[in-house]
Amino acid sequence: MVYQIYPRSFADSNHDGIGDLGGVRDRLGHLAWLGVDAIWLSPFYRSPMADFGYDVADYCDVDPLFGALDDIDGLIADAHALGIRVVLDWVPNHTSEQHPWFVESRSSTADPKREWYVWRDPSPSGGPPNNWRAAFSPVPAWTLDPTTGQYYLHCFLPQQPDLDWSNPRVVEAMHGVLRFWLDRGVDGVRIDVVHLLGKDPDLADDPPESIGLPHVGLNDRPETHPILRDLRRLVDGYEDDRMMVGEVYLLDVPRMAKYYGRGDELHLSFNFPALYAEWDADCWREVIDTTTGALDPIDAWPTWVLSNHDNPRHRNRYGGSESRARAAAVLLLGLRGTPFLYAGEELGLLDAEVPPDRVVDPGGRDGCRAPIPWDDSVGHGWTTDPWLPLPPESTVRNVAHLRSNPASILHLYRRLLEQRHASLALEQGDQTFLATPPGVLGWIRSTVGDDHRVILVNFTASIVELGADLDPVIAEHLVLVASDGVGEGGPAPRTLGPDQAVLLGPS
Ligand code: TEU
Ligand code: CA
Repeated sequence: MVYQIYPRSFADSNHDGIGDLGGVRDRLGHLAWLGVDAIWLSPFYRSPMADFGYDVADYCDVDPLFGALDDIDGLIADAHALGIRVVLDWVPNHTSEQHPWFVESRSSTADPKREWYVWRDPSPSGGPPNNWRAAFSPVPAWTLDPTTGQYYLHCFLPQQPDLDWSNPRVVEAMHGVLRFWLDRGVDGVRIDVVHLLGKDPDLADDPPESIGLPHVGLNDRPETHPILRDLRRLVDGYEDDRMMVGEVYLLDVPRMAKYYGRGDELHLSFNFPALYAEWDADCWREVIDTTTGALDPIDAWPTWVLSNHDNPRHRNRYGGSESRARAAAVLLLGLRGTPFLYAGEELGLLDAEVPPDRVVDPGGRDGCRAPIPWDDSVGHGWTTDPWLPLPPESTVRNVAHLRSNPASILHLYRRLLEQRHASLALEQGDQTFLATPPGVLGWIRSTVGDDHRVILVNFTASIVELGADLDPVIAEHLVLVASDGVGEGGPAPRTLGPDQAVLLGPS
């Protein structure tokens, strides 16, 4: 399981109201207790923070807000000592407008760095070179730079100019960045919007039916695949295990699946259709089947994500009840594939309600980025008013409080992770669906030999009889984990309660 940390919101070691690397380092022991295998750190590089770090001004340094290079070195060492791997967020599609490369690039059309970014003359009618839209707001993905009278491309904010990956010098420089971090001991990278790297050399308009959609959700080009194969060779050139997980933001599983290549591109890719699936058995059955059907059984290992720093938390999306969030934990940790968990999910956090005068993100994503509540003190571990308001229920929904209560959702996550570590079937085994009543999904995870686990999830708000079809499968099975903690250690149930899920194993 990979645990995503948004450093600004995780823990604050120097009391300025902004989380930092020291804060992460202080809490590694807690993450080891929880059973985290790896952490993915959202960007901590030098940045003017127009997109809270996804606008990088120096790929090889830590922003003073988060600490210094020594802190990341120490964090990597401490994490490794606890058996936790460290994955960094690498943002290769765009830099900050304040990156020295872009400062040079925009200075003149003759500058040697000009071709590192995508510059074009205005269209014949005088507007932007094509109809691509930027993310976050319905504005063109092009900004006219008065110095040279040309437009530059930015698929996100104007402060995030896109690099031109068709330029070998860009590739060389970015490979250097990757080596810089791999040489420092990081175990892998999460690659930001990796499907955007290859672009149509003609920069043709997006099709009329997609007018208004940001180009980031549409860009799916053959040019990206050789770029990925080169990156894969670089990463696999390190003898010990290193890993690339790509953010392929295409809302279509078969399209996403191509980014695994033939086992020679991404090691892992995020599966956004699952993140956007509703809490509904048929929706989940469909996304799981589509994923299984689209990914090569040998070359492509699935991933599952319910929440991240860009979207409302799944407890909100699924209607707000804690019982559903608990059942979702069993779902996430029971599926075949690598689960990614967004910090706070294990506390059952809801998004913060952010009053208009505290909104800071241009993409409106503040709610899910609320600070993590750590304890019962007044600021819940944040001694200075944090950069965003704390999430609701922090008085009871904080780490210390939930850790002291074995019946809490935090302990549920811990028990599930313990079970994953104890069973090869659960961690790596095959997955076969079982015949279950409507509204319930059930599947068996198995490896050769006797090792197997059964997962049952009731997506409905009613009690469901499991029925005779399942009897032969779950007879002589015990409840290893129940989402509500009820009946653990006892025989497999005949019914599931509303939004209840169980993990069963042979007795
Ligand atoms: O996100 C890319 C992306 O496509 C999303 O921002 C998407 O547009 C959004 O979720 C819709 O709600 C990545 C990072 O995860 C994000 O934080 C950055 O802002 C973005 O890239 C630019 O680097
Ligand atoms: Ca701080």
